[in-house]
Amino acid sequence: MKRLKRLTAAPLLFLAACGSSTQSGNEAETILPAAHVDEATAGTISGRVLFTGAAPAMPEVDFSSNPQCERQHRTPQKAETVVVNSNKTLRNVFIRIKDGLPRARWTPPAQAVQLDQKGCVYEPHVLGIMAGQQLEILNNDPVNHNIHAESKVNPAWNESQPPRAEHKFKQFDSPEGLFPVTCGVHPWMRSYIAVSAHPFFAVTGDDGSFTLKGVPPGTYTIEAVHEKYGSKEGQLTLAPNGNATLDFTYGS
Ligand SMILES: [Cu+2]
Repeated sequence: MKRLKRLTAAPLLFLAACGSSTQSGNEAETILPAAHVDEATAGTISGRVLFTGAAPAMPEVDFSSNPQCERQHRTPQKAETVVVNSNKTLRNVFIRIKDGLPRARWTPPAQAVQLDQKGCVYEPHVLGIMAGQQLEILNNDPVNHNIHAESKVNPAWNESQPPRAEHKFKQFDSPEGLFPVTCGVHPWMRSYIAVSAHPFFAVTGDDGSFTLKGVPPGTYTIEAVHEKYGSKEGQLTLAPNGNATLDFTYGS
């Protein structure tokens, strides 16, 4: 089954606020029952994020203000604002279940999500994390970075991390849509984080696909969010033990 609903791309400002309509952290802690997924009936939602038309040309990143950053790149590094894969799919799209899950308190995994700084570039460019899950920040560069989480729902923070410093651990307690993470030292550095109330989210990689596993049967609204092209939604119904697919299409 494949259904697709196209919506107008939302302006970037909207991205910072999306997700605020989901359950708040406080509500999750005090009222909602613990989530339980019956593995016997859980299914899988998967799909691809397609890109039509010509991929926009991305500017080369200018590392020249810092030779220690520049010398780590033997080949030109393009900005990652829009990355169209060779199979005409779009990378770095955050996918999540927006509506349809039972109202419940989902426990974040014990394992941290990593955000690396390598060659004065954030890696990955877009990441999803659960509310309350640990974000582990690494600095693999010989230079000082100043990580600025420009969150709006969660308290923003701005902290430096010297070369070879210990890993930094952070967490975001409330669900929040895609927000930028910048560096106060290197203006070209930019990544995005989305904080989810539940574990059903993904970020498209070099094949443009996504898979959400262990999803309880139900009718869902699935949201795709891209830093430049904004938000799109689609609906699907997942049967018990089922596999449901949904593709999104962006274009220049
Ligand atoms: Cu930096």
